[in-house]
Amino acid sequence: MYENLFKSPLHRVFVYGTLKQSEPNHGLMKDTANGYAKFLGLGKTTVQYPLVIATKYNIPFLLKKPNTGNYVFGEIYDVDSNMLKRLDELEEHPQFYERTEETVLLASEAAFKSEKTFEEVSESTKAWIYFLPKFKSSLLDGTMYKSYSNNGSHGLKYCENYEEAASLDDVL
Ligand code: PCA
Repeated sequence: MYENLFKSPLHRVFVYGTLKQSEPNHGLMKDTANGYAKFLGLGKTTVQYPLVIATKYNIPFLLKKPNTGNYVFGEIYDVDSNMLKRLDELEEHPQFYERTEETVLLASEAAFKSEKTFEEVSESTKAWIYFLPKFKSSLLDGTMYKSYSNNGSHGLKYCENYEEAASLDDVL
């Protein structure tokens, strides 16, 4: 295990959608057969982006349109190269989502529960985020969320296993 970590450097990832704890694709990160993933804490973007739920499969997307939408909350993990490869496969990077490295804020869960603001208890770090780089402008017409939950009051349930079936036509 540690031997593998030396061979395989860690990559920091900010997840905002179905990969988060209690969300439909989180099992993938917990499966050690896919590699290593360590939860570091809660994350928040330092730039506003539109977080939308789109296509008939109700897939969450962070649209690559800075200064639009919200500072978005997610979770930050350190993953090894095997896990990153697995995540890239799921998100179909770079054909569908595109992973780019961004500056984000990282706070421990405990610190977040204190009275202080996220900014007060967090530190700045760089992490990979899966964005939708190109999209049709109608995706900007719907609700822009601050954080994603499949069980949110929006009622838009994610259709598992359909990510691969989601055609680019739905969003481009
Ligand atoms: N999975 C990735 C991108 C969107 C999604 O559903 C994530 O959770 O960050």
